Amino acid sequence: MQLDLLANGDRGAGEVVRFTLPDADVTLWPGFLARSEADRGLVALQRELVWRQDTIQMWGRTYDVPRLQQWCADPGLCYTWSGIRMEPAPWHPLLLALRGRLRALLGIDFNSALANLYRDGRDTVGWHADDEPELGEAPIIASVSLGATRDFVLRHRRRRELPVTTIPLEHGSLLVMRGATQACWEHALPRRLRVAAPRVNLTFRVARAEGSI
Ligand SMILES: O=C(O)CCC(=O)C(=O)O
Ligand SMILES: [Mn+2]
Repeated sequence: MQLDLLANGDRGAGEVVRFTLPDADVTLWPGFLARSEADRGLVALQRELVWRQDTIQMWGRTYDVPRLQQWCADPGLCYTWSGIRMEPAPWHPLLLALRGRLRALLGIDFNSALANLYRDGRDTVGWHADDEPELGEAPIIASVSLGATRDFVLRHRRRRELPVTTIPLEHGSLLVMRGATQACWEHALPRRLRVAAPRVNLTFRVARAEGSI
């Protein structure tokens, strides 16, 4: 994994780490949120989002998705994932505030966010790309992490000789993926059995209404 530190110094809000991966554009702001903001956000979102336990069907059996989820979005923007269709929940005030911060930082007006609650290190998300048609070509995904540090792993879809890249996503960090990242790479959040604490992840997206795909 090669890192190109654009700004050095203490873990300030301005520190940016750009990952030099072929066919990808991945940037990390480790201190996007101040510690106190991240602490408050973790508690509030765990308590106040209406977390869904979704299920998936595989080989004729029903399994719980290994995490809790919620889809917050502007009215009318649904999200379909592995056959699960999510109607939008209203924006939580904290998600709205983050949406404003992201607009100021990145110049993008995100209209939706998928929230994941990993109750402990047994909860995971498997290999996938955020390449649903409603996200359009070359989507930009802004991922805010709160709570336990978990490893986020990336692998190239075709060039399997390239090593898997591991990015530990810390409390209060922001990871932004854009350009060809979703077309050329997959990502996952593997099990980490020694992690006992919960983690909330918010992936902000720009989704198009179903009729406009
Ligand atoms: O929890 C994470 O960091 C990743 C979540 C993710 O990939 C997703 O929700 O699509
Ligand atoms: Mn994803």
